[in-house]
Amino acid sequence: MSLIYVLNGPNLNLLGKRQPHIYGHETLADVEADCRRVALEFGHGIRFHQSNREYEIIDWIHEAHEDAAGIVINPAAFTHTSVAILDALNAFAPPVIEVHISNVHKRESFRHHSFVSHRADGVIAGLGTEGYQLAIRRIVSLTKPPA
Ligand code: CA2
Repeated sequence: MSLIYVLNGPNLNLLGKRQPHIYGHETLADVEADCRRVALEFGHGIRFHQSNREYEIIDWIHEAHEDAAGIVINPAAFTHTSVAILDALNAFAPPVIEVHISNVHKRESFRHHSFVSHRADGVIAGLGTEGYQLAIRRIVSLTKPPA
């Protein structure tokens, strides 16, 4: 079973517990369950992680080199600050889809720039936590051999 990594950055452990007007009512555990269900439909497994520490996210991207079909990443605030995460993703060949729960372009101007978008094959923003499921479907279609 090939694996899709789903990586989540700082504070996303608070999902569903604070600021539901911005990020909705689903918890990160709900998002993980949704991701597993969708991936399984296509015969994929999921490695699902969240960290408040930049180096842990970088280490998981390195680990994904070994066995991942693709990466879905919501880098959270590291989106707007981290050249280190961009560098790690640049060294990873399979598809990368960047997800934001909120529409970052409707928010403060400092959220309009993403380092990760320089590498991402696709970006989803403002579709709520459903964006994760759509990102997994996109990874599957990008990795499927042509019929
Ligand atoms: O919209 C997104 O998914 C973001 O990546 C979320 C980040 C933010 O810094 C980005 O600009 C956009 C913030 C994640 C914080 O998550 C929380 C969830 C619930 C309550 C508090 C924080």
